[in-house]
Amino acid sequence: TPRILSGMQPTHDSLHLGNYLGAQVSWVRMQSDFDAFFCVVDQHALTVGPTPEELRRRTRVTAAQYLAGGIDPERSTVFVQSHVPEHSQLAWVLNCLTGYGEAARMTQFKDKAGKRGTEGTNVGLFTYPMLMAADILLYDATAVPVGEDQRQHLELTRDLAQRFNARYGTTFVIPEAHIPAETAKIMSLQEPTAKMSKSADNQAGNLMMLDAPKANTKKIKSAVTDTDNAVRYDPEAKPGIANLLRIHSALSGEKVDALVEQYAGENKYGALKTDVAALVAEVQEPFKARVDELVGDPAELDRVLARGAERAREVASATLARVYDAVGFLPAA
Ligand code: AQP
Repeated sequence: TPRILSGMQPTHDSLHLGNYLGAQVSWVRMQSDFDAFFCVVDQHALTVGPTPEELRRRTRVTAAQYLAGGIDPERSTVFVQSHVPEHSQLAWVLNCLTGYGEAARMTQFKDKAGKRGTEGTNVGLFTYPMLMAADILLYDATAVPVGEDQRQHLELTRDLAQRFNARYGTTFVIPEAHIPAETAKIMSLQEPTAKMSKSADNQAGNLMMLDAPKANTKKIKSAVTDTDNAVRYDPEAKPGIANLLRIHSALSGEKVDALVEQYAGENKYGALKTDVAALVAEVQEPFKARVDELVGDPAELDRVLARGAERAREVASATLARVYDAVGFLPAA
């Protein structure tokens, strides 16, 4: 069976609707056709400087959200990145294969370093894409289900895999990004030209999966739209309405065209928002209840993660052995 790998950073307690629709929904869909690996990438999250308590809590609650969102640990491997030391071991090798300028061109790094300044930016943030490449390449993943914002990092991963194979002989599978067209980019409700993002300054634009449904309803009611008054799908001219239509469509399963007909006529923005709020609440309530259950008694979760780490290490250690041999590291024994 072909493999997939994906992950999320435990940088916050709650996932947002963009993480859920952009990534998790396709994870759930793909787990029946692929040998799937889903990782909580805690080493990536260390780049934002959490306290130890925060990191521990967020790692568990993020894993809980994988399961609550429909990842079946009997079928898929769910694990924590730091439990599998091969990730950082391979990352070092990939660092040595990456050009400084090449890494400096990553737009996510430029955005973040732009906000924090060079002194406030740690080197972990700079080498992040090479660690992400290691996450993927260790598992011979053929596909990586992510949102649009990860496309450039995926391209780098492919480049590094090809470069390694050309220099040292075929070692890695070249992965493809799997980006679901409709939900590739869920936008902020307050700034619908920017993606919904955990680290956004304006949290009113984010729908958090673990917030009270009431709080999300309020945010949806205050979502920025436009003064045109007619529901049409025009992401350029009407980004706020387009975003609400895409969210509706992703959650209800109805086509955007059909929705535009359904909300034809004047003054239908309110009705659209009410329906989106109901759809969000509908997925959120059972999701949140299941997370509370899993986190309340973490024994089950910890068992899943221990089992996941064991299975992940089996695959990762075999790949790393191939890599170490290929580059010429002397065997220890
Ligand atoms: N707005 C989004 N629309 C669709 N997909 C999205 N993803 C993130 N935002 C959107 C996808 O979610 C997965 C997990 O992402 P991550 O944990 O690596 O975090 P991120 O991409 O850094 O997401 P955030 O929320 O924007 O976090 P910050 O603000 O901390 O950078 C990925 O598959 C991503 O594509």
